[in-house]
Amino acid sequence: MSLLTWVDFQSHGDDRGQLVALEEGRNVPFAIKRVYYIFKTKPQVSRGFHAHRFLRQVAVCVSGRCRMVLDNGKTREETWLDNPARGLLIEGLVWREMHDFSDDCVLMVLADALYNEQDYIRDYQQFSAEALDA
Ligand code: T46
Repeated sequence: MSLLTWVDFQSHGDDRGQLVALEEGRNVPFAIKRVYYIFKTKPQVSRGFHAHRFLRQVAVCVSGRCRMVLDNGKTREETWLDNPARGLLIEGLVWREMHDFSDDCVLMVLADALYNEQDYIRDYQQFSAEALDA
């Protein structure tokens, strides 16, 4: 089964341009507790390199693009995030990395919990061991 689960958003286009609405329980499959966004990423910089134990997130590139790598300890898959009308659902024990940010990239992430450093696994060996046990 693929690690890549997409959530498609309706884009309300008219002669002025496009508008996407994100609504919890409608097109976002959880209660939204936190929104953060990553922007002005410096050239050659990659981010992430961690997993979460419980967090559910939807990542949407609202401008530009970046490459997302997901790894569940057995399979590694990657995709470009480059569509403001499409989110990537990231849940379960999954290692994530973000690479190749365009200059104009704004990566917005909706999360189902407040920021909690205790939920992070930032060591790949530890992640791998927990993923094998899961
Ligand atoms: C994820 C990927 C996609 C906060 O204070 N509050 C927050 O909500 C977040 C997300 C971060 N921070 C602080 C913690 C660090 O001092 O901001 C700093 C940078 O965070 P981090 O190094 O974790 O950023 P990324 O880009 O490596 O990872 C982030 C999220 O942390 C993570 O949950 O899934 O984006």
